Amino acid sequence: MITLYGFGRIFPEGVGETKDLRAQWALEETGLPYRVHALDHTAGDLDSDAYGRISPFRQVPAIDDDGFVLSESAAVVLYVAEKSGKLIPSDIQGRTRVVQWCFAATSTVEPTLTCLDCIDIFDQRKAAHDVRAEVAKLAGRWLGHVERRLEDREWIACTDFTVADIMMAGVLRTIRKTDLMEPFPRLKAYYARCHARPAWQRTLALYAERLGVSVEAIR
Ligand SMILES: N[C@@H](CCC(=O)N[C@@H](CS)C(=O)NCC(=O)O)C(=O)O
Repeated sequence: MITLYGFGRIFPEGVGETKDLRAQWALEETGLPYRVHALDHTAGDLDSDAYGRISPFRQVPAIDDDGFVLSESAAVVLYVAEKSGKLIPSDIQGRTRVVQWCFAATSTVEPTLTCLDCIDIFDQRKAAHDVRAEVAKLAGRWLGHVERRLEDREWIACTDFTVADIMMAGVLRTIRKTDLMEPFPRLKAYYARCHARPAWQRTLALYAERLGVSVEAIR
């Protein structure tokens, strides 16, 4: 049976806003049997090493389906859909269309809305330029967890290189000109490993040619 890790207690401003709602919604829609493991955020339940083994970024939601442990709300709802055979078409193009819009929600729309939310939250208390420091702190938190994920593995998702590495390396490339990766040696090595792949080198060269710039200018 699926165990959903959701909030039992959280700081008052978070009540009603949390992403365990998405996971539970999918479970309710499909009728899959599940139980909720309620976490007390105020007591530090998410900070434990045990929870870190369930959720790489120590966040909610996560699920445990008889030993298959999964986090990230989009991945959880996709799993629930695939497992139940509901809320997702059965053909590859239909399924991929659903994946497209899950990515659209979490990688295109959500970061901007979250950024606005951050500014609204922090700006009530701090000058606007301090908001960057708060967001950088948050970035450091995620990067620290990616560093931890890379403790005993070469690639981010599986034993072999997958599209997840292309996604993660692509995201990390955004900060290659900052010092945000400095405190994280495994992350830096991983970044270098991904970008040392011949296919990436070919890609960068073809891109440079297409755009009429030198490879060095965009490396
Ligand atoms: N990308 C993640 C984000 C999860 C997330 O933001 N979880 C929040 C609650 S909505 C959380 O666990 N916050 C507690 C914390 O970060 O300490 C997802 O979509 O599942």
